[in-house]
Order: sequence, then C-alpha cells, then structure tokens
Amino acid sequence: MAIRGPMHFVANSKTSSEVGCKAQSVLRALRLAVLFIALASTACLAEDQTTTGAGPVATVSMDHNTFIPAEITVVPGTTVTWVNKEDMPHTVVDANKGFRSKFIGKDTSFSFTFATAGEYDYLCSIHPNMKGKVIVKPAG
Ligand SMILES: [Cu+2]
Repeated sequence: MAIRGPMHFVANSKTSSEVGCKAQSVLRALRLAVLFIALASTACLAEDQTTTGAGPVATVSMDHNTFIPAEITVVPGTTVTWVNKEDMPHTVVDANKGFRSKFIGKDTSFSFTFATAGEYDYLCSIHPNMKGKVIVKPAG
C-alpha cells in the first residue's frame, strides 16, 4: 500500500501533465489559427484595393512640345496620366498600338493603366519628334 500509493500518485500526475501538454498545444493551434486569420484578412484587404483600381499613379506633362519626363519607370498596375500644359494640342500614341488618345487640349488629360510589364514607346501623332517611353517593371 505504502509503495503503490505514491506510484499511483506519480502515474496520476504524469497523466495530468500530459493533459496540460495537450491543452498547451491546443492553445498554440488556436494562436496559429488567429494569426492565420489575421494574415488572410490582410491579404483580402490588399486584393480589394487592387480590384477597386486604387493602384499607383504617375503623371507626365506635355509642354514645349515635350513629354516631361520623357521616360518614366512604374510598377505594373500604375495609371499614367498625361496632362497638356500648353495651347498646342497633343496626342499620346503607343508605337505598338496598345493605347491611343484623342487630341488633348490645354489643361486636359489622358490616362492609361499599365497592367503588363514591358517597355512602351509612344509619340505625339501631331508632332512625331515628340516622343516618350513608359517602362513597366515589378518593384524589387
Ligand atoms: Cu504634339
């Protein structure tokens, strides 16, 4: 009795510590689940921003028969807006026919969203010497 008693107690305490371990691993799993849900909802927010079209933007001015800056580098998804600053009308025409504006008068603009990486040479169809380039490449 004197020997079996303590042994029984040891066995019991071992069992209870195993139960404790299980409880801890359940807690750990819960914590991981909460972390996962937090990460997943962050990813959803980022996706919503992309689908609502609130992507990055860039502006090119047209002044003195020149695109300013003549060359810009943007990430995919960027909307580039060309703004005409002078009385002379201009156009923005992609050399590879990906986009083409109408006549852009003073203080009016034309926008195009570049979804695909690549180099886009463009010009003003009224002034063929007026050239520009948009380089679209992923960040990093
Ligand atoms: Cu022009």
